[in-house]
Amino acid sequence: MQINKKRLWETIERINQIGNDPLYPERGNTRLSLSKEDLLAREFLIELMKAAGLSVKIDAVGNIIGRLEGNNQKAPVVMTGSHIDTVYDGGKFDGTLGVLGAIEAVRRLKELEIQLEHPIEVVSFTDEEGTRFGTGYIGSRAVAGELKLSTLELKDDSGITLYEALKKAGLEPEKFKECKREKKELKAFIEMHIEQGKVLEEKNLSVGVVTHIQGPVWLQVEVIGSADHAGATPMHMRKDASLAMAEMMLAVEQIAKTYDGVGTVGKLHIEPGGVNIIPGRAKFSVDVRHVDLKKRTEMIEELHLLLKKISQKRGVLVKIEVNKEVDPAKCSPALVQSIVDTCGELKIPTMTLPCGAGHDSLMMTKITEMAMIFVRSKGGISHNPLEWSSIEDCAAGTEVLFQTLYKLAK
Ligand code: HGY
Ligand code: MN
Ligand code: MN
Ligand code: MN
Repeated sequence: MQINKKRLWETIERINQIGNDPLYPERGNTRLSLSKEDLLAREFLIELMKAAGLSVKIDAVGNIIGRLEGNNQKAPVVMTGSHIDTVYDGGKFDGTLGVLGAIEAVRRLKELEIQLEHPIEVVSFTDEEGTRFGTGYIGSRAVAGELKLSTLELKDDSGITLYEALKKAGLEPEKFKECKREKKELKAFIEMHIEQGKVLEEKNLSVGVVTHIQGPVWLQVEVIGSADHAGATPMHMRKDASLAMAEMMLAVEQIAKTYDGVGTVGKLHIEPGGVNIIPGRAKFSVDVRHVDLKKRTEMIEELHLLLKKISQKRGVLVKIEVNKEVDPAKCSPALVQSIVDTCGELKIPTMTLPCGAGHDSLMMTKITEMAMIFVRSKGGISHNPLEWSSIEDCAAGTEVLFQTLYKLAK
């Protein structure tokens, strides 16, 4: 094994201590983008990249980019990386393994003084999850030239805009267009990530190679009824926003099952929020995904119709906003085959498989050849403090990444 398994594991343990209360080790990570925890973890990452001998650059929206020069500085860049921001009460490996594993792989290429033609860049993308500002892939959108000015105006639950949070972190969001990388500048993007599913575990494999990635659609639904007295208002006279929301939530589930896709309502909000007030307003998020783009479009269309029908039946208004709509992506077949071959050479049994979660790779595929290396997740659990991957599996994935980067950059 070329990579330093012990050092890799130490960096994973270290980043997972940052911003967490040692009194509650069972709690997950809540490292929302540009939060104090995220800024502390960013500092750790910058130091780690420097210790690995990479030159470090931070772009206008906070993407942290560590670069290892090749013999030909003009050769297209081999890029790898992922994210370190998390969901609420999230896991220890989602995103972080892809960044820390990439740093370890590139550090070993440098330590072994392996001659490379192409430069390699390790990137930690800003705000992949979208937990704080409701959309996600911010850093990778900027690199792919897909970030819109309006996205910077999205607010978190306390009313702070993404723009303000970036400024407060000392960044220059007004220059977000400068983050874009041209196709000709890049050779490939490889993302290592935990599977967050159960397939590798069922097949008893440490490593998988992704064939294609599902694309998410996120809606923000607002229901406007009328607040009224909980005791004095007969049931037939109510415009109860929360009961309308409840019926709409079940509609999400029904459509997901009908189309054999997935539909999730993860965030709810009711106003005014008193025990004895009939809710006048309700807001909820919808996350819809399907491996087939046409079916996903049909799901969204049918959902719009159903929500309208429920709102009319209940005498409330409904407003539906699309916060995120990302096309599914096919990984580069040539890169997939090369990674499968590498696993064979390393005698690491593997398989190809689709990916249900969304990743920065969905953005990077717009400007370069893309592929993903999966590492087994215990019980397939993720977005949960119990998320776990073993040191052996993390090392196996990182070894495959090491060889893949070497083959691409030599
Ligand atoms: O939402 C996702 O699939 C990923 O965790 N960002
Ligand atoms: Mn995630
Ligand atoms: Mn992730
Ligand atoms: Mn070459």
